[in-house]
Amino acid sequence: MRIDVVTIFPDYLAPLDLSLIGKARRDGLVDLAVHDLRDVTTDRHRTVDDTPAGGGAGMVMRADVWGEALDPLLAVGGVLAIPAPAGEPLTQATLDSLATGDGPLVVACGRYEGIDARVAEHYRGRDDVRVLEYSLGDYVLNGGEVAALALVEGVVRLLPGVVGNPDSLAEESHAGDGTLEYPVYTRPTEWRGLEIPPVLTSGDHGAAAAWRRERSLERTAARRPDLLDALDAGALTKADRRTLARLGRVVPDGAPSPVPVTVRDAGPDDAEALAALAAATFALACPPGTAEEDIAAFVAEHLTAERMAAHIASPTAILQVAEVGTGRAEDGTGTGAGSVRGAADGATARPELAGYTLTHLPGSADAVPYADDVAAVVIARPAAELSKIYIARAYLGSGLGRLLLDSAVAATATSEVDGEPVRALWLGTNARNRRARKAYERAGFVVVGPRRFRVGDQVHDDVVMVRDLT
Ligand code: JEB
Repeated sequence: MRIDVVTIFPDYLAPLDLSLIGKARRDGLVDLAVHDLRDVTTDRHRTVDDTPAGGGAGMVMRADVWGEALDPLLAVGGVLAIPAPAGEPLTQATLDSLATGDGPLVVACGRYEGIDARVAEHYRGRDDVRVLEYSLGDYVLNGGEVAALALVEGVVRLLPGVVGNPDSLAEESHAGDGTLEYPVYTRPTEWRGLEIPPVLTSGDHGAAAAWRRERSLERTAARRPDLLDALDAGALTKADRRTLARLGRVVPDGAPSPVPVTVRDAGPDDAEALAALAAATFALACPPGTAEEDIAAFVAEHLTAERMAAHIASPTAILQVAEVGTGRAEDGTGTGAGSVRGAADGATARPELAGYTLTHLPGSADAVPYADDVAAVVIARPAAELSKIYIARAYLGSGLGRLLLDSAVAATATSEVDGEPVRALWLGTNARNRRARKAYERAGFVVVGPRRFRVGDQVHDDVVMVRDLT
């Protein structure tokens, strides 16, 4: 591959003689030349700049000088890459395309206030030249040389034979699936009191891979949440989805990518939407074979906006909702939850309630759970009841259930009754619903006993599960 760099500071590009790139040049894998822009000038002062048209600070590099320098280098066509603070962000995808393209890569390093805009415009008009105005990031440098070094290094290491082990190319951040790389460690196993995470030295390669994947997703959520928006939902495993839910993202059924979700306490404005959600999802929670009219009657009586409003207003109820589409609080690119309600611009997508939990606190610290069979096995006081966990159909299996469950546990654990911290959270769940039981177990609930009760002529065979909050 042929690469030409044009600059008024050729010495700035000296590092291209070093290390991997220097070796690639000596091995003939890349034919790289650095040119002094001033060599094409003809005046006594070797002038390359002039004052900006229309006024303003600083100087601008002359188009005619750049034309003289670039024409011979692009005589056979190629790519003209121009570093610029206003360029498009340089990505691995761009580097990949440059490394596989043919024709020379010519990098034009500006200084001062940049290069007369007609240079890019002129070469864009040629059908044998691709012009790439790129930026390294949202900060200001003094010229294009550092960006040229970055581009050349990023491209050359992709050329066949330059990087010894091609596996190391595939494993990196930005090369793989769009997540950031996990943290890496090597000996000594203990350094200044810091240990290598034991899972990495355990010899369990499956566990190590799972740990790394979790760290990748965590880092991406913390540092580059924008990358999560572009993740391919189809490539996410169940474990990935669980991790993402903990990080405030869920993948709705059929969605291309994860979407942000926030769990918050319900307010009076949520009553209507909650009743609608409860009605829509109630049937999913019924044992198979439950009669339609029984479901309809239950919905009409219990799952009304009035009932929801009463729960929301009740000091002994904790009603939490999962809201999807409200943007992320942490990265500032979304619409913060606070700005959604009553947003004046009207352009904000309406948030959607994707699920809720309803927890009942006891009326007093020593209150006994209302059912004898529960009271017999739930010993701790005060004990709260996780009464409802509803997930909209599109979010079943999305990881939202765990997020809501953890959130209900956390809210209950920080609640007090008669000045005493709540010590247990209990729930009843169908004994034959193994999936639900497993999900509760993963959230720290343990089965403490059976529970049988009749509703009409239906016998409910439940188990009581408890989450210790102490
Ligand atoms: C690239 C450059 C200058 C306004 C202010 C300063 C040529 N990420 C990046 N930041 N800055 C640059 C860059 C890239 N790529 C960059 C080329 C030039 C800065 N300057 C200085 C120009 N306009 C001149």
